[in-house]
Amino acid sequence: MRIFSGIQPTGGMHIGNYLGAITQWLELQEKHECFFCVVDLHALTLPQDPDELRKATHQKVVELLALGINPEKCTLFIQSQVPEHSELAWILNTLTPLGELERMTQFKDKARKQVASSVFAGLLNYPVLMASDVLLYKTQGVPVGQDQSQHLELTRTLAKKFNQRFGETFVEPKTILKKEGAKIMSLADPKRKMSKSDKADSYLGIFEEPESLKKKVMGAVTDTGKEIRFDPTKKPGVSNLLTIYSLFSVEPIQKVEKKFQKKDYAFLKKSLAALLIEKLEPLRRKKKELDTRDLYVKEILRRGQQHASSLARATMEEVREKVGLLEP
Ligand code: AQP
Repeated sequence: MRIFSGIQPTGGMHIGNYLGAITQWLELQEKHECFFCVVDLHALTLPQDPDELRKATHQKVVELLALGINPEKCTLFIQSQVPEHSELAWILNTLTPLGELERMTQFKDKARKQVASSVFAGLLNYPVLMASDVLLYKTQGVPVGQDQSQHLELTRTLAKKFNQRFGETFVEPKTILKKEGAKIMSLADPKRKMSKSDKADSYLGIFEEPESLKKKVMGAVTDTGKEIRFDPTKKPGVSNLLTIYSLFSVEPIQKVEKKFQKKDYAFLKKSLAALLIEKLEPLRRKKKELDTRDLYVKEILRRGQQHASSLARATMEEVREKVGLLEP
């Protein structure tokens, strides 16, 4: 299968990104042809400081390498370094009904967090750029967290529409979701997904200092009652902590539930904090080491860009011809 997936450069990587998406990338790179991308153009849909954005983009690549993304097994690159992403997005924009974009949950959520005068067309068009990221490589599978499912439905709709109008061109990609971990919830409000644009106490960074991890886990919102039970509807806070524990300890949720059955919330939190600190320490160390290897990272990105560009160019030649544009 050909696989594509992306991550935004801004904000540190949190355990939601890791458990929902990156752990899938790690598995898929072993067996499939994978394209992994830092989607800096997506970050521009919200106001960014130019220097900070450049640094964050480089940092995100370092983070992915520290987590085990292996450039010998996949193509790792930066979205804006392959300009065909934007070109295809424009063409797909001309096929996308405005209403489809306005009903996107993520647009509504993100627009709500901004003052009205800072909600720009780019934020509305975000899913079209995402569709172009995926379709450009004739991708068959896209590993993501659950929050991206709606965007991928639109991607399939646009592929179908283009194919019907201009002839068979794009593959309709399937969404690859984890059974557990597709939606890690916020520590501050376990009814909402963990998100890097929320307050810092609501998410756990993968590369965060042990003390800070511990403080955040101990402060996580739990539920009324004392019982430790996996019940996401009635006990969303505790269930979220059990899910995180189960995924990091690689033990089934039932086993974890049993382990904490007769314990109290404080014990669960202390155990989870200790587990996270133990599991994340080697990743923090690896990242520190990679932080000093700028040239190595740049070389990976150069190779990634070259390979991704060769495929992207071929698709765009086909698209330009089909929609009636003159050759450049
Ligand atoms: N809470 C989550 N649980 C599981 N998966 C998640 N993902 C994000 N949050 C969770 C998945 O992580 C991948 C990369 O996400 P992204 O950085 O491109 O942007 P996002 O989905 O918008 O993530 P955030 O952290 O919530 O950012 P903001 O605050 O900017 O909205 C994706 O596959 C995503 O599904």
